Amino acid sequence: MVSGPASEKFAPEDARQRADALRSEITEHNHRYYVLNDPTVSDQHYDVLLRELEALETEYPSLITPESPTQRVGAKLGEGFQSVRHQVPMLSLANAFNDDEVLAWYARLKDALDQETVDVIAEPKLDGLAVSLRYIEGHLQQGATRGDGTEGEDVTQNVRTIRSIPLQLRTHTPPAELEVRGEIVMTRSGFRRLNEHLGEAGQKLFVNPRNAAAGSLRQLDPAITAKRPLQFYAYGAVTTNTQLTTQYAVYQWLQELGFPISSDITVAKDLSGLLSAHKQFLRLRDQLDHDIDGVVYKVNDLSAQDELGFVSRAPRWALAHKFPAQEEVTRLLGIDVQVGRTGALTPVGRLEPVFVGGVTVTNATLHNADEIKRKDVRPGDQVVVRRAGDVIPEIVRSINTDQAKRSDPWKMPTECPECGSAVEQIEGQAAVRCTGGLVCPAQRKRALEHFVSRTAMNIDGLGTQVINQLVDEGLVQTPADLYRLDKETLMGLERMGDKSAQNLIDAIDQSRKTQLDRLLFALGIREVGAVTATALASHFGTLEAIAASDAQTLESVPDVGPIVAHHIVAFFNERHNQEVIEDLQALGVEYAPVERHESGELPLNGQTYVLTGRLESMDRSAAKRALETLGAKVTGSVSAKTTGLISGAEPGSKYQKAESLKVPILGEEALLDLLRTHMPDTVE
Ligand code: 5U1
Repeated sequence: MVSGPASEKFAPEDARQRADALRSEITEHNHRYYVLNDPTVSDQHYDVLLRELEALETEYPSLITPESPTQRVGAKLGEGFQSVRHQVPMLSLANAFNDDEVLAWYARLKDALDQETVDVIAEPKLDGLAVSLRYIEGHLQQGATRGDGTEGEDVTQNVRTIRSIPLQLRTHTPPAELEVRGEIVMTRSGFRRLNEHLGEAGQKLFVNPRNAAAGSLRQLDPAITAKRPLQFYAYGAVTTNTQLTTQYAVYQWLQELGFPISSDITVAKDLSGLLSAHKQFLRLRDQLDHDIDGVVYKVNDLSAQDELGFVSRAPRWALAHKFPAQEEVTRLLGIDVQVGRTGALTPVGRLEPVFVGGVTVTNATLHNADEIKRKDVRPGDQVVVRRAGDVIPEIVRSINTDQAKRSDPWKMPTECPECGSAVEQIEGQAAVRCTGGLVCPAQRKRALEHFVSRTAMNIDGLGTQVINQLVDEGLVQTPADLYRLDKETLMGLERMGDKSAQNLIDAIDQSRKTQLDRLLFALGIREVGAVTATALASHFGTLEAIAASDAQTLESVPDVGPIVAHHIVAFFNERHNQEVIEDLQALGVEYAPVERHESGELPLNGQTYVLTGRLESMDRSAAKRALETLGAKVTGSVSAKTTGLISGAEPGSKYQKAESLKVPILGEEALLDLLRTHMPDTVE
């Protein structure tokens, strides 16, 4: 580890060598972090290296190269962006909005190529903005927006700030010229954080991640772009490389050169393969951290692409199969107020039913009173409803035109609509909370819903209706009361027959044997989500150890900051919560302790897994958490260092990658064996 001012340590020639070594190392870590999604060093270690390089370059400015990782952020642009003429036009894509249109396109391909079947790539259609990156002798020379396809804007200074874009190609034999095309997107989580930030600063918010990505790339100050959570994914190249014969090979080559490409790209062999890829991406859509609005199909064989050519400005060999629209207009019938698990009051818009994003939507969140005021949304208005990545639809804006006919601005109630308790403002937040605590039946119901949910205790058959009845009839006060229920009591509930009651009793009984992270998450401690619960479980191993820890000890766990630590300590200090935990344990709720080696190491420490395809016995996030609880790392892409690829049904391109890198491929049974071995009693 190096510390201290660079000048004290290095003579000029040594400084040059050290700067070169640091640049290579930092560039490699960047690539692992931003492209492979598989970092091998901590953020702190990375910062130490970067600071050392900065210090050396400050001391010896002649050592600075344009590709240095310290040089991503350049000076402000004086005036607007220059126009750039694309050497090869940036094409657009023909669209298909249903399966029949895909069928017709595929039939045309077979006809034109005179083939029985045509291999076609299926990849996600990212909802961002298209850019072209020009590399001369391996160095990034220009970045340009698509513009009208013929002429775009020079955004070189801004694309340089995007860490997943290599400033220099990762090869010793770069092509003389290469133009890489792809999409710049903003992550959904980054978009939410950015809007929160802009909102706090009283600035205008972005409507969606695509607009935010476009707005961020068109900043005159690259330092602002550098702070925005932008990602680049390559989807094409203008190249004279004649060794490439398929689109798939182009992607592999681009990846070797240092560009991220979408994961889960597949090669379909026939029409049904294409349509099932579309279904799979539609299912995946909500789990991704960036918006996709369809699937792009491309003929895999490059000579067949040439043969097919273009019609107007779109290639005949490619097609965008769009997903159902995610924004629609409807009428806001009224605004109801829901009380959440922690008492937060959330205004929810009641809508005239509207089909959006593939489902009929009747309710949409309005977040809080400030948001309603800011958007000036009033009952009776025509509103734009968006159902994007998150499953909860939201009201984006009002498009009311006739001010005179509008209702009065909406106001948040001053009493809890469920229990009549006073409502208080949550410190430092826009939200307000019911002060009723567990006296408030709404809070009790939501806490129980959370407790039984799939990621928590996973009790099937305890839906909202049943919970509402159990609470309203005074049969259940705390989660522990669920374990006191008997079949006869359940059969007394509305629409609960003999069989359903028995199934529910069995499901409750089965949930008695659980995992520590599930139990911890189920308790509903504020700010402790599933990921934090997993981190706490694998760090401490027992509930008692977590309950006995002080804030400082808790903060040594990754993901736990002072606020989370404070909530955990406060939760376990509360007598009522201690009683519920004792009660649960007395009623037979137990978790299998995670095995540890004598050294304190977890059984899968040092191992890295990647998940692909659909698992039958659990969803991928549950598998990820279980592996992480056992100390393994779970990453998004396969590399030579991956311990194993866990592959469910309909795996994506990670499967071929694992095969080519000779990474062991494990089926679902092998995963279950692994979990049974190290977490007995938690897997059936
Ligand atoms: N994923 C992806 N998006 N997209 C957009 N691939 C892709 N290809 C495109 C466009 C405009 O064009 C090529 C087919 C030329």
